[in-house]
Amino acid sequence: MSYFDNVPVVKFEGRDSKNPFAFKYYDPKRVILGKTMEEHLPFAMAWWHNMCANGVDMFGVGTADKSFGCVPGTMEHARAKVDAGIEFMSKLGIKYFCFHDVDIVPEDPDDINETNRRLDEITDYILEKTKGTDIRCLWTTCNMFGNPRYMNGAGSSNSADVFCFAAAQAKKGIENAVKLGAKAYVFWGGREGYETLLNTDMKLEEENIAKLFTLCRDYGRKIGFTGDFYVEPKPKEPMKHQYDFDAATAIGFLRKYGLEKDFKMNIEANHATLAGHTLQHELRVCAVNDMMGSVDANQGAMLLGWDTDQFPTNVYDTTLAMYEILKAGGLRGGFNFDSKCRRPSNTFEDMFYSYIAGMDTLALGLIKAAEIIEDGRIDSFVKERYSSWETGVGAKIRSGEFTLEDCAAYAAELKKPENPGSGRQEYLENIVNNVLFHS
Ligand code: XUL
Ligand code: CO
Repeated sequence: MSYFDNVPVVKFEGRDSKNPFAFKYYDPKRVILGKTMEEHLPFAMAWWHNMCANGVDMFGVGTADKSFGCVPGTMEHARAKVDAGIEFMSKLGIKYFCFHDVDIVPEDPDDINETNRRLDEITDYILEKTKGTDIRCLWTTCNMFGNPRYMNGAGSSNSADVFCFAAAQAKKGIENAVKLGAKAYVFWGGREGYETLLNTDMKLEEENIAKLFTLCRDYGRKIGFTGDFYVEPKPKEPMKHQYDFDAATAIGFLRKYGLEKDFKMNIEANHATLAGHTLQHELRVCAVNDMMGSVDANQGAMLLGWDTDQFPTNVYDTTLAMYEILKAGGLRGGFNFDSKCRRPSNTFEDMFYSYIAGMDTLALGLIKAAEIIEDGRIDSFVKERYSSWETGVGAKIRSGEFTLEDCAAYAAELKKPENPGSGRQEYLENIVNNVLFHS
């Protein structure tokens, strides 16, 4: 059974191609800075958006048919989604997928044992269907925000019983990561936050989230999970405030509880912008803290204050993101398209156009970021800008040789420092444009 007969296998045809089912920039075998594009860009399909989401929103029902010829909510449907997902990834040359537990099977609302049995059945089926292919799981996660039991949070719930259900789901999620050979297990704290502090014990909630992470880390290592645990920061939505506000907050939290060795960040572009940051900023924070894990690739609508999960098409943003990633030596994980087609883009063809757009935009970002690095003007400007720290007083302060009194005595002798020099922002921004639009 095939589902996408009217879409050919998508290949690289170059920038002059007008074929909508061809890559214009993503050329998997092209070598950039010593690695192929497919090595730089381990793309992943997000099961929830691509195989499940049908365009339903707060104002209307779905517009896309994701039944794949089956009755939704059945195991037959779950299997059809595996078949369709693998066909989709194969046609695009996508090697990885990511899922929440309840994306791949319908949850039994009354018995977690039955849900787990279904997970065993479908993960067996995924293994069977991917055998002999190079398609693998990038990361697993659990939906610990949709079911009404999580209305007050999962790890942060006021209810110890609910905490145990979150723990049970995460345990299965980690077991599935091991079973499928995934690189990571993700925690996105969907409802780990608060609506009002008037009813919230923040200290207890944060300690309990750390407890859940610690229990999962210890169990994962015990059963032979060698991958990373990721935290995916997001400042708000669905909660008014979420504890994993941004990368800096999440990293500080992990360090407080001694989890920083086993955990890394999964940075989502639209979550960065919701936190009032750029994706580039979040990636830089990860890079300087040795926390660069994976990316949830998407973009937001800058005039809206919520998570629109659009496919990334802004080359300026992907260029600066890839610049950070290249300079940090690459991602440990990959680029998961946590992106969905717009509600009116409701056909199977749109799913392909969207992925082609996202993959080409990241590929262009990679090409241009490498050009910025090879051009060298920006890097050499930054090096020169901080050169006072390399020798003399700067070097002595950095090495610990200079006390506060030494600094003060030096200043007293100098009487007045020289002008620290222009930041040259516009000059640098023009270099980026020069590289981007070099004809
Ligand atoms: C929600 C979000 C999630 C996580 C996985 O904004 O990004 O889909 O990526 O739970
Ligand atoms: Co995400």
